[in-house]
Amino acid sequence: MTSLIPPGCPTVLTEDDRTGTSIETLRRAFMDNLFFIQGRFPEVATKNDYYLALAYTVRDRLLLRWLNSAKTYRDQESRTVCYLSAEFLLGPHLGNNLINLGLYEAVEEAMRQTGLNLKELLDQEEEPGLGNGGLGRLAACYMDSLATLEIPAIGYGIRYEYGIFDQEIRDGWQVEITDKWLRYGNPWEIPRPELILPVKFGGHTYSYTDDQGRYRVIWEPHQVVQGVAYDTPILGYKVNTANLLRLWRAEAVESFDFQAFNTGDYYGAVNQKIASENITKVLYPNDEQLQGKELRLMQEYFFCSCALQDMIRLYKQSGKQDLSRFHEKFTVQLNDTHPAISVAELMRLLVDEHLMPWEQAWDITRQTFAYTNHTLLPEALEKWPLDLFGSLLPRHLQIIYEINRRFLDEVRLQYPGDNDRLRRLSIIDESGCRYVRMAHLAAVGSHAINGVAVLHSELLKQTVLRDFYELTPEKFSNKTNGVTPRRWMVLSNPGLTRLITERIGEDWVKHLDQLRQLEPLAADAEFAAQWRSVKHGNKERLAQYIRDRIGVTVDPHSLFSILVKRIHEYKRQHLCVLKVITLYQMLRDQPHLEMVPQTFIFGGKAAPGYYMAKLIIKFINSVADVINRDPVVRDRLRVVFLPNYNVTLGQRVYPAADLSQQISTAGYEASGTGNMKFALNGALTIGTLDGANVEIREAVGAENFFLFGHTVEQLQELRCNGYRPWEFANGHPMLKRVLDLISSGYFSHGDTELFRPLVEHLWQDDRYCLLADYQSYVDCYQRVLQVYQDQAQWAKMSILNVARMGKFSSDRAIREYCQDIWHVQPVKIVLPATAYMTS
Ligand code: T68
Repeated sequence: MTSLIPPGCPTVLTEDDRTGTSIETLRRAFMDNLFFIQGRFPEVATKNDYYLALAYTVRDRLLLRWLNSAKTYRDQESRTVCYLSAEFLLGPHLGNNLINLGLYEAVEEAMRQTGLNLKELLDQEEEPGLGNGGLGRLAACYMDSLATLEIPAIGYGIRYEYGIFDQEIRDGWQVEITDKWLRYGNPWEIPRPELILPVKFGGHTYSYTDDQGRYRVIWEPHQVVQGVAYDTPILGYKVNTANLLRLWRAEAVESFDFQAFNTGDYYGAVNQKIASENITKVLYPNDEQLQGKELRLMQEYFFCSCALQDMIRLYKQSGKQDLSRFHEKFTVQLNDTHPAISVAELMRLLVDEHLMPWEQAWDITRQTFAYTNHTLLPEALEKWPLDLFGSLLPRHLQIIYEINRRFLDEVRLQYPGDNDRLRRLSIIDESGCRYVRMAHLAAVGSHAINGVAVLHSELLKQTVLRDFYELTPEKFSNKTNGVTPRRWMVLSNPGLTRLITERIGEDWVKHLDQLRQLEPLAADAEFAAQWRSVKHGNKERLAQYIRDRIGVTVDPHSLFSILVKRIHEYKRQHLCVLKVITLYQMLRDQPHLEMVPQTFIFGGKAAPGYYMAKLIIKFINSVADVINRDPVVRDRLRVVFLPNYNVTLGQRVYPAADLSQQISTAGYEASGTGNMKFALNGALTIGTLDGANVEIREAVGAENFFLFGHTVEQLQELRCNGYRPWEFANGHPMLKRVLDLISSGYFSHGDTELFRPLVEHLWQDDRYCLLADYQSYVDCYQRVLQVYQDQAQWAKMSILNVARMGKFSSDRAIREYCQDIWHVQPVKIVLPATAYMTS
């Protein structure tokens, strides 16, 4: 290819308006975009016009890196990680891209010179909420780390038109509002209308023997839709690598429309179009019964098929026709079982469409895939009723039967006569109604299987995948989750970032272990004072936000005790509320009791169909209402529920926390990642021995962590002996008073019915053992309050927490995946001397 630079142009365009990074070129480029893209003079431009003009200015500076990354990977035929995930919870791009480009300060100044405030423009961005919570956010952190570590990678997912719903609180209840995030356009994506791939659904199959004697199966679908690619660059931190996030949108296949139109069935054609576009219309909430939701299975298959077809297309671009080395070019990570159908789809593509022998195709498939499990909750394990599956994906069902037949034959050889084991291992659940078990498909079709924290990986081997572990122990490993320090420290906590960097330099942003250099400073009174002042500033800003948004005044000098995450019974937000009511009772009993002033801050969304979770939100708000109004406790206790908790709000909340509440029932939270974000921002943790809490405690030191609650083993014993929650309630006067107070209607304007389901459930069943852990939680909290009174001691523990949290960087996690599972190496991206030169 020839250079795109016209003859006579200077060869080095370092200060070009499209790529330059001086304050002056940034300012010029910004004004240029305001005029030529937004079509506005500054006098009439809205904040959104300014935001978009700035977003395009920044995007231009990504493109050079992005195109050169793609070109380098193509030229060098680099082995590439494909991260398949139904969710990517990215959060706003602008701030993050400015940090990763190293342009934050320059752009802040350029905006200032233009009379604008960068922070206000950052607030304009609608966050792309293409995920529910931890799993989707993990995918986003991993994309950041892959790019930062210069690993060739593509993220494949779904471009939902509506992401996770916006939450409003009305009369204390959650109300869901459609998330129209694309309303004002999305400057970060580049549509690829020419990159479209067909995806088939329904219909039937037939087989025949071709003239070369090969057995062939043809799938005649009932419906075909097309996937259109939308590309977003994901830039690494201060490197030239910009990887690709490719999200697929479903469209009607045009020829289908015409067919219907020609036969006069105009509305039929339009319906077809609507049905096709529905596939990527909306993100499904987790914790919702998905089993019967055909559209969900369509979503999963749709994006997996697009992704695999795209990989084959890229593979063939290098001139190779024969797919025998596909697994050398690509390694594919399945983010939970949502993309597990890929195993059957790759088999179909290789065997049916590329005429590869089954054995060879199976070999390639297994070497291609690896599977990460994110949950042990039995009700969350994906399984599809056989008839639904077969009517939507008839060919895949046949392929799964064949995979299963061969797999069970192997098992039979190893365990002759063990029919129970065969039944347990089978990909098809035949215990009642018949189902396809997606975790089994993923496990059989992968060469590596991992959990997301040490405890979780161990439990995985003992419980849901026990038989698989016995069969192939070598496939199993642990990869403890991590979070990116770029978004979760540098961007969200500039004060702390500055303070740390002043003392230990800036390397820690890429090598988080270096935070350990802060350890000696834990004993430095001056440093501790600065540390506390940064935290106080963050708390003041959150207090201001709370005042502006929900009209509640909170004291930034009070202890900020925060519990933000999706609302779920196993996460036990209501255990914290029991504690809050306990404190309230104590203050009511002794109005002059000296107590550390405390602010409890909650936030999180409940799945729209999860009744108990929604009732917990109402419960929190009702308790908040009563307590915040009561003059007796006024200066000592406040309760706040922050509506619409999302990535953007997380960025405000983590830096402002004194205490991080990680109080799930031991054995239920696979890892948690909020726990890491809090601790990295200097919060101390009160938590159970669950998920990654175990490793956080180990890292920061038991003396710097507030531990409470039963362990997994103790809970097992408790249950074995028959757990009787009412005995705990009756045996503990304060707990009983708290439960009775709720039942009396004290927090529900006298309504004794409202919270009955909650309280009765605790008395009678208490699946998540709140009552068993109550005493230990309350006692532990007393220790928290004692330490908090000694501010020097608290600051010291906070500094030591941060200094020892290096392990929880997503860079560490990604390095482990690269070494143990993906076997990929970094690839350096070199930018050409001339800005647009392509060869
Ligand atoms: C979370 N899982 C785990 N699932 O709960 C959390 N589920 O412990 C862990 O830290 C995190 O994954 C990352 O490993 C989820 O967030 C979902 O969001 C989800 C979505 C759809 C269907 C089922």
